[in-house]
Amino acid sequence: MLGRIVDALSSRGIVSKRWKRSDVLKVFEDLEVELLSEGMPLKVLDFLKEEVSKSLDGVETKGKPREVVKEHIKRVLLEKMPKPPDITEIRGRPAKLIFFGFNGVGKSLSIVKVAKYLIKRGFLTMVISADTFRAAAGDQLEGYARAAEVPVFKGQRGADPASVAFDGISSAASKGYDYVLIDTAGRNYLDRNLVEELRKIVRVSKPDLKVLVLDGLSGSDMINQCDSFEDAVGIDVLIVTKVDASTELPAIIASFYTGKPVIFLGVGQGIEDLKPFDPKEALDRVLG
Ligand SMILES: Nc1nc2c(ncn2[C@@H]2O[C@H](COP(=O)(O)OP(=O)(O)OP(=O)(O)O)[C@@H](O)[C@H]2O)c(=O)[nH]1
Ligand SMILES: [Mg+2]
Repeated sequence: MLGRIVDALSSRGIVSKRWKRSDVLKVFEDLEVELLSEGMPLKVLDFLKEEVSKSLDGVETKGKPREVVKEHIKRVLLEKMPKPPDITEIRGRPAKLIFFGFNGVGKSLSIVKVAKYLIKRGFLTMVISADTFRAAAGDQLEGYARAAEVPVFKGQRGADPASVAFDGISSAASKGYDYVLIDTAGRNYLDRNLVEELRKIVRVSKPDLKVLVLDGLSGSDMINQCDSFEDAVGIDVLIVTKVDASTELPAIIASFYTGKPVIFLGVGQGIEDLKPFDPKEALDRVLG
């Protein structure tokens, strides 16, 4: 009887509670429906459950159990989400950033947004189109770039993308550019030829920063994309796009899962629709 009263009071946050693993799992039963429906992959959820159970086991807390668990989820997530570096501090002659990712995630638009961001801060910046496979792709990049007044170096259709990247870098270096941003063809990570081609572009261009672009709407496939590109060429930082049509949860998941920082969020189709990512603020917004 007394036990039941204490349980009832502690579940309302009136008296303190010493946590057992089963208590944590009970709160998760409730939360996981929400998290799964917002696109959290099961693999990430299971890992979180385990970590939060461990960190709360035997701990005494006061406050509503759901809020306590949420605070611990935030703490576990934040620990593995590095603070993003300031890309304006990368130096080189020129500094080289390569952008890659799955088909249609928003690489070309993001690259022009980032170029504009750098140009606005006084850096001479050029975009290289190493997507020589589809004529339309180069045209599309050029379209975005022209609208934003960003210079583009474009290879001949069908030319070897690695040599286009090399020529573009040489041209930028001879003209004294501060930054080159290399756009690559969207690739399905199951296509070995395209993965080999990306490896070659990276080998030849020796980037200072390797940027994986992810689509915030791609759901749990996002973590497969992270694994594949990490295996293929290695990832330094992430950009998560289409966040205007989702929450920041996909960016949190991607950063937590890979242990890599998110440098920007894409928040719309305009050139200015680029937002720096703050892990702590994002967690507060998403998890309340
Ligand atoms: N709403 C919204 N749309 C975006 C965002 N970023 C990109 N898009 C749209 O997504 C579509 C694809 O963008 P691209 O930049 O061409 O994508 P990509 O990754 O270069 O595509 P491929 O080169 O074909 O692999 C376009 O219609 C963009 O306008 C974003 O942050 N928000
Ligand atoms: Mg593209």
